[in-house]
Amino acid sequence: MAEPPKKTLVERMRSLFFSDPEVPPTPLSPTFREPWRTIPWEDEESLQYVRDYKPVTDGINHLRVLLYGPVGAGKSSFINSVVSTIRGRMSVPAAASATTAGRSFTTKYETHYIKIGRGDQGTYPVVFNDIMGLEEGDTQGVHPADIKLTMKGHVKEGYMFNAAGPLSDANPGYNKSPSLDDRVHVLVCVVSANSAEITDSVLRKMAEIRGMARDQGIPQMMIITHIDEACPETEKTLRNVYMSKHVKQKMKDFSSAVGIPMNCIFPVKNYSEEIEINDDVDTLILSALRKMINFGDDFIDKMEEKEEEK
Ligand SMILES: Nc1nc2c(ncn2[C@@H]2O[C@H](COP(=O)(O)OP(=O)(O)OP(=O)(O)O)[C@@H](O)[C@H]2O)c(=O)[nH]1
Ligand SMILES: [Mg+2]
Repeated sequence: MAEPPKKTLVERMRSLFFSDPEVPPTPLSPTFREPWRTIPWEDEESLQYVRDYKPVTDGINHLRVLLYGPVGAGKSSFINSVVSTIRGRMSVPAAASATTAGRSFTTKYETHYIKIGRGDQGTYPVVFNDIMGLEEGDTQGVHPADIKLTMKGHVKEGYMFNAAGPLSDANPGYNKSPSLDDRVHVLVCVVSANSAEITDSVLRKMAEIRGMARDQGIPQMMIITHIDEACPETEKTLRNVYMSKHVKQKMKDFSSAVGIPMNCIFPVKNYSEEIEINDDVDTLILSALRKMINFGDDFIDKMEEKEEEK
Protein backbone atom coordinates (compact mmCIF):
# COMPACT_ATOMS: atom_id res chain seq x y z
CA MET A 1 0.00 0.00 0.00
CA ALA A 2 1.31 3.47 -0.89
CA GLU A 3 2.45 5.70 2.03
CA PRO A 4 0.23 8.76 2.60
CA PRO A 5 1.95 11.90 1.30
CA LYS A 6 4.11 13.62 3.96
CA LYS A 7 2.75 16.94 5.33
CA THR A 8 4.74 20.07 4.72
CA LEU A 9 5.87 22.18 7.70
CA VAL A 10 3.14 24.75 6.96
CA GLU A 11 0.50 22.03 6.86
CA ARG A 12 1.72 20.59 10.17
CA MET A 13 1.69 24.06 11.80
CA ARG A 14 -1.82 24.67 10.47
CA SER A 15 -3.11 21.37 11.87
CA LEU A 16 -1.90 22.44 15.32
CA PHE A 17 -4.24 25.45 15.28
CA PHE A 18 -7.10 24.46 13.00
CA SER A 19 -9.14 21.28 12.98
CA ASP A 20 -8.98 19.05 9.93
CA PRO A 21 -12.21 19.64 7.93
CA GLU A 22 -12.21 15.99 6.90
CA VAL A 23 -12.17 14.63 10.46
CA PRO A 24 -15.58 14.93 12.18
CA PRO A 25 -15.31 16.74 15.58
CA THR A 26 -15.50 14.46 18.63
CA PRO A 27 -18.90 15.12 20.29
CA LEU A 28 -18.63 16.93 23.62
CA SER A 29 -19.73 14.77 26.48
CA PRO A 30 -23.02 15.92 28.04
CA THR A 31 -21.65 15.03 31.49
CA PHE A 32 -18.71 16.01 33.69
CA ARG A 33 -16.20 13.34 34.73
CA GLU A 34 -17.07 13.85 38.40
CA PRO A 35 -20.15 15.41 40.04
CA TRP A 36 -19.40 19.10 40.70
CA ARG A 37 -21.48 19.05 43.90
CA THR A 38 -21.49 15.99 46.11
CA ILE A 39 -24.56 14.92 48.04
CA PRO A 40 -25.13 11.75 50.03
CA TRP A 41 -27.76 9.60 48.26
CA GLU A 42 -30.15 7.74 50.61
CA ASP A 43 -29.71 10.47 53.16
CA GLU A 44 -31.24 9.26 56.44
CA GLU A 45 -29.21 11.78 58.44
CA SER A 46 -30.76 14.79 56.68
CA LEU A 47 -34.23 13.35 57.18
CA GLN A 48 -33.61 13.06 60.90
CA TYR A 49 -32.10 16.57 60.97
CA VAL A 50 -35.22 18.02 59.37
CA ARG A 51 -37.58 16.04 61.58
CA ASP A 52 -35.70 17.13 64.73
CA TYR A 53 -35.44 20.82 63.90
CA LYS A 54 -37.07 23.29 66.32
CA PRO A 55 -36.60 27.06 66.51
CA VAL A 56 -35.24 28.01 69.91
CA THR A 57 -36.33 31.65 69.97
CA ASP A 58 -39.08 32.86 72.31
CA GLY A 59 -42.26 33.79 70.45
CA ILE A 60 -41.35 31.79 67.36
CA ASN A 61 -42.92 28.37 67.06
CA HIS A 62 -42.58 28.01 63.32
CA LEU A 63 -39.96 28.52 60.67
CA ARG A 64 -41.99 29.91 57.79
CA VAL A 65 -40.96 29.32 54.16
CA LEU A 66 -42.68 31.34 51.43
CA LEU A 67 -42.61 30.08 47.84
CA TYR A 68 -43.07 32.32 44.82
CA GLY A 69 -42.43 31.97 41.10
CA PRO A 70 -44.01 31.75 37.66
CA VAL A 71 -47.32 29.93 37.13
CA GLY A 72 -46.95 26.17 36.95
CA ALA A 73 -43.31 26.16 38.14
CA GLY A 74 -44.14 23.54 40.78
CA LYS A 75 -44.67 25.56 44.00
CA SER A 76 -47.63 23.54 45.26
CA SER A 77 -45.98 20.30 44.10
CA PHE A 78 -42.83 21.22 46.03
CA ILE A 79 -44.89 21.56 49.22
CA ASN A 80 -46.49 18.17 48.53
CA SER A 81 -43.05 16.68 47.90
CA VAL A 82 -41.61 18.07 51.16
CA VAL A 83 -44.58 16.76 53.12
CA SER A 84 -44.29 13.33 51.46
CA THR A 85 -40.54 13.15 52.13
CA ILE A 86 -40.82 14.15 55.78
CA ARG A 87 -43.82 11.93 56.48
CA GLY A 88 -42.39 9.01 54.50
CA ARG A 89 -45.52 8.50 52.48
CA MET A 90 -47.23 10.24 49.58
CA SER A 91 -49.24 13.29 50.67
CA VAL A 92 -50.97 15.97 48.63
CA PRO A 93 -51.95 18.79 51.00
CA ALA A 94 -51.45 21.53 48.40
CA ALA A 95 -53.66 21.22 45.33
CA ALA A 96 -51.38 21.17 42.30
CA SER A 97 -52.46 21.87 38.77
CA ALA A 98 -52.79 19.17 36.12
CA THR A 99 -50.90 21.34 33.64
CA THR A 100 -48.03 23.84 33.70
CA ALA A 101 -49.55 26.46 31.42
CA GLY A 102 -52.18 29.17 31.64
CA ARG A 103 -53.41 30.96 34.72
CA SER A 104 -52.35 30.37 38.28
CA PHE A 105 -54.07 27.36 39.81
CA THR A 106 -53.34 28.44 43.39
CA THR A 107 -55.21 31.65 44.21
CA LYS A 108 -55.35 31.84 47.99
CA TYR A 109 -52.84 32.29 50.75
CA GLU A 110 -52.46 29.07 52.63
CA THR A 111 -50.11 27.74 55.30
CA HIS A 112 -49.26 24.06 55.06
CA TYR A 113 -48.38 22.30 58.30
CA ILE A 114 -46.77 18.87 58.31
CA LYS A 115 -48.38 16.36 60.65
CA ILE A 116 -46.15 14.27 62.89
CA GLY A 117 -47.05 10.59 62.53
CA ARG A 118 -50.73 9.61 62.57
CA GLY A 119 -53.48 10.88 64.82
CA ASP A 120 -53.03 13.90 67.04
CA GLN A 121 -49.28 14.19 67.62
CA GLY A 122 -49.02 17.79 66.44
CA THR A 123 -47.09 19.23 63.53
CA TYR A 124 -43.45 19.87 62.64
CA PRO A 125 -42.25 23.43 63.25
CA VAL A 126 -41.37 24.08 59.60
CA VAL A 127 -44.35 25.47 57.67
CA PHE A 128 -44.80 26.37 54.01
CA ASN A 129 -46.83 29.14 52.50
CA ASP A 130 -48.24 28.66 49.05
CA ILE A 131 -49.32 31.61 46.96
CA MET A 132 -50.64 32.46 43.53
CA GLY A 133 -48.12 32.32 40.66
CA LEU A 134 -46.51 35.30 38.94
CA GLU A 135 -48.06 36.06 35.58
CA GLU A 136 -47.41 38.32 32.63
CA GLY A 137 -48.58 41.98 32.88
CA ASP A 138 -49.78 44.19 35.71
CA THR A 139 -53.28 42.80 36.15
CA GLN A 140 -52.65 39.07 36.26
CA GLY A 141 -51.16 36.77 38.85
CA VAL A 142 -50.00 37.71 42.31
CA HIS A 143 -48.98 41.33 42.80
CA PRO A 144 -45.35 41.82 44.01
CA ALA A 145 -46.70 44.22 46.67
CA ASP A 146 -48.79 41.33 48.06
CA ILE A 147 -45.64 39.26 48.38
CA LYS A 148 -44.03 42.08 50.37
CA LEU A 149 -47.06 42.15 52.70
CA THR A 150 -46.88 38.36 52.99
CA MET A 151 -43.19 38.52 53.94
CA LYS A 152 -44.05 40.93 56.74
CA GLY A 153 -46.88 38.69 57.95
CA HIS A 154 -49.72 41.09 57.00
CA VAL A 155 -51.70 38.57 54.90
CA LYS A 156 -54.25 36.50 56.79
CA GLU A 157 -54.73 32.80 56.20
CA GLY A 158 -57.20 32.09 53.37
CA TYR A 159 -56.89 35.52 51.72
CA MET A 160 -57.85 35.29 48.03
CA PHE A 161 -55.24 37.15 46.00
CA ASN A 162 -56.69 39.79 43.74
CA ALA A 163 -54.69 40.32 40.56
CA ALA A 164 -56.32 43.74 40.06
CA GLY A 165 -54.52 45.27 43.05
CA PRO A 166 -52.63 44.55 46.25
CA LEU A 167 -54.25 43.96 49.63
CA SER A 168 -55.16 47.20 51.41
CA ASP A 169 -55.00 47.67 55.19
CA ALA A 170 -58.80 48.17 55.22
CA ASN A 171 -59.40 44.66 53.86
CA PRO A 172 -60.48 41.99 56.43
CA GLY A 173 -57.68 39.81 55.01
CA TYR A 174 -55.10 42.30 56.36
CA ASN A 175 -53.34 41.38 59.59
CA LYS A 176 -52.57 44.69 61.29
CA SER A 177 -50.25 43.39 63.96
CA PRO A 178 -48.30 40.37 62.75
CA SER A 179 -46.22 38.42 65.26
CA LEU A 180 -42.64 37.27 64.63
CA ASP A 181 -44.20 33.88 63.94
CA ASP A 182 -46.40 35.28 61.14
CA ARG A 183 -43.41 36.70 59.32
CA VAL A 184 -41.59 34.86 56.55
CA HIS A 185 -38.15 33.53 57.50
CA VAL A 186 -36.98 32.19 54.12
CA LEU A 187 -38.07 33.23 50.66
CA VAL A 188 -37.82 30.57 47.96
CA CYS A 189 -38.08 31.27 44.26
CA VAL A 190 -39.39 28.26 42.33
CA VAL A 191 -38.68 27.93 38.61
CA SER A 192 -38.89 25.03 36.16
CA ALA A 193 -35.92 23.65 34.22
CA ASN A 194 -38.32 22.60 31.52
CA SER A 195 -40.39 25.70 30.79
CA ALA A 196 -40.09 28.35 28.11
CA GLU A 197 -37.92 31.39 28.93
CA ILE A 198 -39.27 33.49 31.76
CA THR A 199 -40.68 36.65 30.21
CA ASP A 200 -39.20 40.08 30.97
CA SER A 201 -42.39 41.13 32.71
CA VAL A 202 -42.20 38.18 35.16
CA LEU A 203 -38.43 38.66 35.61
CA ARG A 204 -39.04 42.31 36.55
CA LYS A 205 -41.55 41.21 39.20
CA MET A 206 -39.06 38.66 40.51
CA ALA A 207 -36.36 41.34 40.74
CA GLU A 208 -38.77 43.60 42.64
CA ILE A 209 -39.58 40.79 45.10
CA ARG A 210 -35.89 40.00 45.59
CA GLY A 211 -35.16 43.63 46.32
CA MET A 212 -37.93 43.79 48.93
CA ALA A 213 -36.66 40.62 50.64
CA ARG A 214 -33.09 41.93 50.60
CA ASP A 215 -34.23 45.18 52.27
CA GLN A 216 -35.81 43.14 55.06
CA GLY A 217 -32.75 40.86 55.33
CA ILE A 218 -34.80 37.74 54.51
CA PRO A 219 -32.59 34.91 53.17
CA GLN A 220 -33.37 33.80 49.65
CA MET A 221 -32.99 30.55 47.74
CA MET A 222 -34.04 29.05 44.44
CA ILE A 223 -35.50 25.66 43.62
CA ILE A 224 -35.31 24.41 40.05
CA THR A 225 -38.02 21.81 39.47
CA HIS A 226 -38.73 19.39 36.61
CA ILE A 227 -35.10 18.27 36.38
CA ASP A 228 -36.41 14.80 35.53
CA GLU A 229 -37.47 16.31 32.20
CA ALA A 230 -34.53 18.67 31.74
CA CYS A 231 -32.10 16.47 29.77
CA PRO A 232 -31.54 12.82 28.76
CA GLU A 233 -28.99 12.33 31.60
CA THR A 234 -31.40 13.30 34.39
CA GLU A 235 -34.23 11.50 32.61
CA LYS A 236 -32.11 8.33 32.95
CA THR A 237 -31.44 8.82 36.65
CA LEU A 238 -31.70 11.72 39.07
CA ARG A 239 -28.26 10.75 40.36
CA ASN A 240 -26.82 12.41 37.26
CA VAL A 241 -28.07 15.79 38.42
CA TYR A 242 -24.64 17.18 39.32
CA MET A 243 -22.98 15.35 36.39
CA SER A 244 -25.19 16.98 33.77
CA LYS A 245 -23.64 19.96 32.01
CA HIS A 246 -27.11 21.04 30.88
CA VAL A 247 -28.48 21.24 34.43
CA LYS A 248 -25.44 23.23 35.59
CA GLN A 249 -25.88 25.64 32.68
CA LYS A 250 -29.60 26.02 33.55
CA MET A 251 -28.63 26.82 37.12
CA LYS A 252 -26.11 29.42 35.93
CA ASP A 253 -28.68 30.98 33.57
CA PHE A 254 -31.28 31.25 36.33
CA SER A 255 -28.64 32.52 38.73
CA SER A 256 -27.75 35.43 36.49
CA ALA A 257 -31.33 36.11 35.34
CA VAL A 258 -32.75 36.24 38.86
CA GLY A 259 -29.62 37.22 40.80
CA ILE A 260 -29.44 34.30 43.24
CA PRO A 261 -25.95 32.84 43.81
CA MET A 262 -25.25 29.26 42.68
CA ASN A 263 -24.74 27.98 46.24
CA CYS A 264 -28.34 28.96 47.06
CA ILE A 265 -29.81 27.11 44.06
CA PHE A 266 -31.07 23.53 44.34
CA PRO A 267 -32.32 21.35 41.49
CA VAL A 268 -35.12 18.97 42.49
CA LYS A 269 -37.71 16.67 41.05
CA ASN A 270 -41.12 17.01 42.61
CA TYR A 271 -43.40 14.08 43.16
CA SER A 272 -45.81 14.37 40.26
CA GLU A 273 -46.97 11.00 38.96
CA GLU A 274 -45.43 8.60 41.49
CA ILE A 275 -47.55 6.64 43.91
CA GLU A 276 -44.65 5.54 46.10
CA ILE A 277 -41.81 7.38 47.84
CA ASN A 278 -38.48 7.33 46.00
CA ASP A 279 -35.06 7.67 47.70
CA ASP A 280 -33.45 9.79 44.99
CA VAL A 281 -36.37 12.26 44.87
CA ASP A 282 -36.24 12.46 48.68
CA THR A 283 -32.48 13.07 48.72
CA LEU A 284 -32.72 16.12 46.46
CA ILE A 285 -35.72 17.50 48.35
CA LEU A 286 -33.90 17.04 51.68
CA SER A 287 -30.74 18.68 50.40
CA ALA A 288 -32.76 21.83 49.60
CA LEU A 289 -34.83 21.61 52.75
CA ARG A 290 -31.83 21.38 55.05
CA LYS A 291 -30.43 24.61 53.57
CA MET A 292 -33.83 26.30 53.94
CA ILE A 293 -33.92 25.39 57.60
CA ASN A 294 -30.37 26.64 58.21
CA PHE A 295 -30.98 29.94 56.41
CA GLY A 296 -34.32 30.46 58.15
CA ASP A 297 -32.87 29.63 61.54
CA ASP A 298 -30.06 32.19 61.08
CA PHE A 299 -32.67 34.80 60.20
CA ILE A 300 -34.76 33.93 63.26
CA ASP A 301 -31.62 34.40 65.38
CA LYS A 302 -31.06 37.84 63.87
CA MET A 303 -34.71 38.78 64.46
CA GLU A 304 -34.29 37.89 68.12
CA GLU A 305 -31.17 40.07 68.42
CA LYS A 306 -33.04 43.00 66.84
CA GLU A 307 -36.00 42.54 69.21
CA GLU A 308 -33.61 42.54 72.17
CA GLU A 309 -31.99 45.78 70.95
CA LYS A 310 -35.42 47.51 70.87
N1 LIG B 1 -42.27 15.85 35.89
C1 LIG B 1 -42.43 16.79 36.80
N2 LIG B 1 -43.62 17.43 36.92
C2 LIG B 1 -43.75 18.39 37.86
C3 LIG B 1 -42.67 18.77 38.72
N3 LIG B 1 -43.11 19.77 39.52
C4 LIG B 1 -44.40 20.01 39.20
N4 LIG B 1 -44.78 19.18 38.18
C5 LIG B 1 -46.10 19.19 37.51
O1 LIG B 1 -46.29 20.52 37.00
C6 LIG B 1 -47.64 20.90 37.11
C7 LIG B 1 -47.80 22.26 37.83
O2 LIG B 1 -47.36 22.13 39.17
P1 LIG B 1 -47.96 23.01 40.38
O3 LIG B 1 -47.30 22.50 41.61
O4 LIG B 1 -49.44 23.09 40.34
O5 LIG B 1 -47.35 24.44 39.99
P2 LIG B 1 -47.58 25.84 40.77
O6 LIG B 1 -46.28 26.55 40.70
O7 LIG B 1 -48.15 25.60 42.12
O8 LIG B 1 -48.63 26.54 39.80
P3 LIG B 1 -49.69 27.75 40.11
O9 LIG B 1 -50.34 27.50 41.43
O10 LIG B 1 -50.65 27.65 38.96
O11 LIG B 1 -48.90 29.03 40.07
C8 LIG B 1 -48.35 19.76 37.83
O12 LIG B 1 -48.99 18.97 36.83
C9 LIG B 1 -47.24 18.96 38.48
O13 LIG B 1 -47.54 17.58 38.59
C10 LIG B 1 -41.40 18.08 38.56
O14 LIG B 1 -40.40 18.35 39.24
N5 LIG B 1 -41.36 17.11 37.59
MG1 LIG C 1 -49.88 26.27 42.99
